[in-house]
Amino acid sequence: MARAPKKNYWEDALTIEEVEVAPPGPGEVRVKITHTALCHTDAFTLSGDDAEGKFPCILGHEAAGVVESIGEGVTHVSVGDHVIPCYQAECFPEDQASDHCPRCRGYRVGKTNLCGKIRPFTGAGVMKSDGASRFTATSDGTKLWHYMGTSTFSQYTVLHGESVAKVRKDAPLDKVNLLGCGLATGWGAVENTAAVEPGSSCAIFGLGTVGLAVIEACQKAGAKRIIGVDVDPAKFELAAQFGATEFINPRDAPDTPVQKTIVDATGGGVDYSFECVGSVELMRSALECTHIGWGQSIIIGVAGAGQEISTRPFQLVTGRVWKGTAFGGFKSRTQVPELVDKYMAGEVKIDEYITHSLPLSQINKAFELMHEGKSLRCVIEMH
Ligand code: NAD
Ligand code: AHE
Ligand code: ZN
Repeated sequence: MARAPKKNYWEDALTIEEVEVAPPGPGEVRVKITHTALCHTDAFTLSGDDAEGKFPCILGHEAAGVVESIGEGVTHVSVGDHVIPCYQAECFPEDQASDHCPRCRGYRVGKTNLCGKIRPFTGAGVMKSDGASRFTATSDGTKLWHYMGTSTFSQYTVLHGESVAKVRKDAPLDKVNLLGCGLATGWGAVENTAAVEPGSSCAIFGLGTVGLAVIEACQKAGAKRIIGVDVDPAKFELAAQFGATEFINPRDAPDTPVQKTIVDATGGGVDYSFECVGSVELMRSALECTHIGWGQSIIIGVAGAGQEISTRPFQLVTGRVWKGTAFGGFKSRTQVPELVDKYMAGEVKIDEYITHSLPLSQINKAFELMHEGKSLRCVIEMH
C-alpha cells in the first residue's frame, strides 16, 4: 500500500498490509491477481509527481490474474477466466451504439483508443457504480483509493468490467501480464501511432522496457536505422539484441545538443523519434532531431505535474509533427487478447523483458532495482 507520496520512492516504497477487498458491485469484476510487474509509472506516481496521484492508494497496473467473482450484469467474463486488467478501459458495443459519451463517435471510427466511459472514475480512484472504493485497510479502517482503475499490487482487486480483457488459458500469466502496459505501449507507438514504414530511420530516447519495445517494433516494421539514446551505456548491449543499430550517450558530448548529433549523423534528421523517459527537455530534443518536412516525434514518457513542453513554432511550421500515445493506441479489451495470440505464436518477445522475479514480500526490492536501472521488468509473484 502507498500510504503517502515519497520523493525517494525507492526507499521502503510500500507498506505490506492486510486489506479487505469488497465484493464487486454492478458491472464489476473481482480478480485474483497472480502476477504483476512494476512500470516506471508506478514509481512516478509514488514519487508524488503525478497530478492525479491520490493517497493512500494501492498502486500497480501491469498484471494478470483469474476472475474470482463477478457483479450483477457482467456477461463478458466468468469465474475462472484468465484476464489482464487494462488501465485504458474499453466500453461495450452497446455503449458506442448509443453514443454513451462524447468520445464514442471518434472511438467507433478508430480516431482514438481513449474510452471516456470509465476514465473519470479511474482518475478519481473510485468505482463508477457508487463513487466509492472497494479497499479498506484492516488495521485502521482507512479507505484506500484505487489507482489507474487497476490497483494490481493487491492479491485481489476490483475492476470495472470495461477494464477486463479475457485471455486464452494456455498463456502463461507470469509473462502476459506485461501486455497490460509497457510492451503494448511500445509496440503500438510504432505500429499505430507512428506507422513506421520499411527503410525508415528512428531514434529512441530511453532504453528501458518501453524503449526496447519500441525498438523491437521498429525492427519488425523494417526500419533501417534504429538509434538508441540513453545516459546509461549499460543499456546499449541489450538494445542491440532488440534491434538497435547504433547508440548515443548524450553525456559523451555534453556541449552538443543530442538533436544536433542525430541530425548530423542522419543527413538532416530521423523520420521518427520516440521519447520513452518522461523528460520535457528530451521531448524537445526528440522533436528537433526529426527531419524537416516530415519527421514525426511520439511522446510516450509521462512528465511531472506542472511541467510543459516547448520548442520554436518554426519546428512545426516546417513540417515536423508532435504526437503522443497512450497504451500505444490499442483498444484494450479487444486488442490485448490479440497481442497474447501474437506472443503465443512466437511473433513478439515477452520473456526477454523480464529480468527479475520476486515474491510479494520483496516488492520494495523491485522499486530499488528500478531506481538503480538494474531491471527491465520485475514480475511479482502475488501468492
Ligand atoms: P524505465 O525506467 O524502465 O526506462 C527509462 C530509461 O530512460 C532508462 O534506461 C534510463 O536510463 C533512461 N533515461 C533516464 N534519463 C535519461 C535521459 N536524460 N536521457 C536518456 N535516457 C534517459 O521506464 P519505462 O517503464 O520503460 O517507462 C518509460 C516512460 O514511459 C516512463 O515515463 C513511463 O511513465 C512512461 N510510460 C508511458 C506509457 C503511455 O501509455 N504513454 C505507458 C508506459 C510507460
Ligand atoms: N496521471 C498523469 C498522466 C499519466 C499518464 O499519462 N498515463 C499514461 C499511461 S502511463 C502507463 O504506464 C496514459 O495512458 N495516459 C492517458 C490516460 O488516459 O491516463 C497526469 O499527468 O495527470
Ligand atoms: Zn505502465
